[in-house]
Amino acid sequence: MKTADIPLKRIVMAGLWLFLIPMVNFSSPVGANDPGAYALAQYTLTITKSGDGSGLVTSTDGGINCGADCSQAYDQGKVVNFTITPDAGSALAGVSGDAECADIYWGIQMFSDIACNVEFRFTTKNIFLSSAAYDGWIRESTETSGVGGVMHSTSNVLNVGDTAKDQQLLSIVSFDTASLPDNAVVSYAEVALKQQGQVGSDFSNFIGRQIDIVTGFFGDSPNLQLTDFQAAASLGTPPKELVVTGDWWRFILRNKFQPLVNLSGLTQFRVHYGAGDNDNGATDYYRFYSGNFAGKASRPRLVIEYYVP
Ligand SMILES: [Ca+2]
Ligand SMILES: [Ca+2]
Ligand SMILES: [Ca+2]
Repeated sequence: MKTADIPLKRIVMAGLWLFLIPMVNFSSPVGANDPGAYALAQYTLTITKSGDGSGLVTSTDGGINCGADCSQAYDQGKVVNFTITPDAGSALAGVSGDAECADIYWGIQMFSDIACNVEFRFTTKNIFLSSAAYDGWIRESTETSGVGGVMHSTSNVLNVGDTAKDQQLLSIVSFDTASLPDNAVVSYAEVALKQQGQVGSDFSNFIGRQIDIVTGFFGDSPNLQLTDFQAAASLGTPPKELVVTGDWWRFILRNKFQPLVNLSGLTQFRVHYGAGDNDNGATDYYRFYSGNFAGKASRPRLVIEYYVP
């Protein structure tokens, strides 16, 4: 197109020449036989499911609800986010398929057709009770020592909190998880303690209830030892959720914990507050039933769900 074809208006402002070019309509009408002329390419995302378990795979945009609706076409470049929800008694065992499927947990971006398989497995549930011989509570030697000073391994209760001298009180629970299959994949783990009572009432400055796991046992013996107070854990104060259900404190152990459950021996936990004491010069602690308590239904328990690959 020659310049002369377009009539130009010229405005001269302070020596500057501005040419106003009439609007040219580039978006000519789209014919009925040309509906996709300006649409992005589309690609299909397909989900399949496998395994003896069951569950739901949904995209947050609603395009996939699998369920029954397991594929959807998306514009090129679209990021598709998913929620994967195993049914009760099932676990998510893995995702396979195209390389992009590894992104299913944080969003798959569409630059080609993509097919992913989500495997669900039925799980077996086991409940272990804390071993009376190995559980108990330990009192810190002094307010700031960070080491055990006194311990009780045969008490009916486990203490968690502090003393009037601001010494920390913490407890060890011990589970014999050797009966789990050697190739079990733990998909859910929960440690639950039943509250027996409490002393004091100020639990405001303890910085949260925490739990440490050790594959095997704390210290150099499965027995309760003063050094178990400070002995190394396999994973310390890790991500977890505490759910209080009636008198029960239930520590729901997240994914990083689950491979640390011992498939061939003891699994021990240390229950404590995030802060060594709440520094109020008063006794504040919760009592929980121990493995020594006569009523099994009130003893500390470890709930495990697992599948065998
Ligand atoms: Ca004990
Ligand atoms: Ca020990
Ligand atoms: Ca206190």
